[in-house]
Amino acid sequence: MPYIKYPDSNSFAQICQRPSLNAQSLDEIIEGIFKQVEIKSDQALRDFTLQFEKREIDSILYTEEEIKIFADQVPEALKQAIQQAYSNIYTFHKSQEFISQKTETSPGVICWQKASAIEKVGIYIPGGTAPLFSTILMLAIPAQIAGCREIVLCTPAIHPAIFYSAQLCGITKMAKVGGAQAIAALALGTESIPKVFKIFGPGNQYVTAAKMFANRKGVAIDMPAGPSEVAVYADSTANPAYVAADLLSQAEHGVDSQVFLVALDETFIFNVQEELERQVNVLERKDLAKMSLANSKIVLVKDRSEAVQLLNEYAAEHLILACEKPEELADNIYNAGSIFLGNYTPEAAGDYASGTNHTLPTNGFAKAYSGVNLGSFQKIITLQSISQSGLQHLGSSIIQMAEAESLQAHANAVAIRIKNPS
Ligand code: HSO
Ligand code: ZN
Repeated sequence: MPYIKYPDSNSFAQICQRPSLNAQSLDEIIEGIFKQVEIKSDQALRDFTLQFEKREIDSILYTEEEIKIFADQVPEALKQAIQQAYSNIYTFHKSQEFISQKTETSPGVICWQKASAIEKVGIYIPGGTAPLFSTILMLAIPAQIAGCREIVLCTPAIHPAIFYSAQLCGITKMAKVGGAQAIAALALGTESIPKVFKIFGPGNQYVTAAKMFANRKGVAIDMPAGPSEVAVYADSTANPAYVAADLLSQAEHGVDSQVFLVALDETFIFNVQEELERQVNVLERKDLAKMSLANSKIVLVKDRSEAVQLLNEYAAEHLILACEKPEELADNIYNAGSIFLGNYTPEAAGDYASGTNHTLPTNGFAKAYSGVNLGSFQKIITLQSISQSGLQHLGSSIIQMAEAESLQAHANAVAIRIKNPS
């Protein structure tokens, strides 16, 4: 892993740059796929699935019976594990419920907000080497709590735990399609797949480009997606073997994952490097992990406050604080997707089962975006109610402002009520 020693703080922004993604424009391909799905509906999904994945599909949706048959194949111990994760994720997201509060902003003028579920949402789960059934929990549980009427899952993955998780989380429709064509189907609607208002979930560059394309057509998306990443801050109280294990847990996601270690002590860094070498070689996904480590960085800084400055600039998707008084340090972090405090809080806990959501902003987007939470599945609607005397009290200000904006009809809508109370 590239090692940077005592960098000048002027170079922090450059150190924090992620490996550049080949920003090849896929727009033409994506537009073509959307067009076909628009014209040929379900048949386009069959054709693309055969063309891109060499998979023949007849019906687009799984039947309840098919889902049950697959789900039943999950071993009991894994079912129990998924149930425990379900329960924690449910509890934490339920605690995020919006509390409506009426506020009298001035006498007789009452304003409040209410949360309202997005009626139809789509969840995409990629195929590939890791069947990310945990992502179904992370997306469908808050959708379920929010009260989304339709939760449509599209996935080319066929793993019993995918079906078990779908069953557990109240997925209303499960489609066998993947890739950009699945996103097009969710965005446009087909004979079998309902058009949704917001699309969630990870995917490859085609899926990401399709989500961005759908977004330009007016469908909301969870967030701009990039490769997954973790930053670890470690002081002398950290355990090098734990830190190496955390770095590898992120590195094994894919060749483009990035891990970022910020430490105060050079001997500690050497110990982590030794551990990395020892631990990586026994991983099944060692080739992926090694490639992503090569894109990663270790930075030696002079003190804790410099570390904070660097970590805020990096704005990690996941940030592990393996240090003394981690809560105090966390108070000073203002850019991160999710923070893991202390030596016994690995990122893997949040990835699966502690309760927090693992769909988080990557690539520095944590400077402006939050991770998925209950609110991601809701809209907030504002309400107001003004009494006659309330309008009398506020009216002249509204009239003044409307007239100053040269919007006379606005002023009249108030003046008519003040002059002619009914
Ligand atoms: N670390 C990934 C989530 C995940 N890990 C799913 C394991 N399964 C992105 O936050
Ligand atoms: Zn992970």
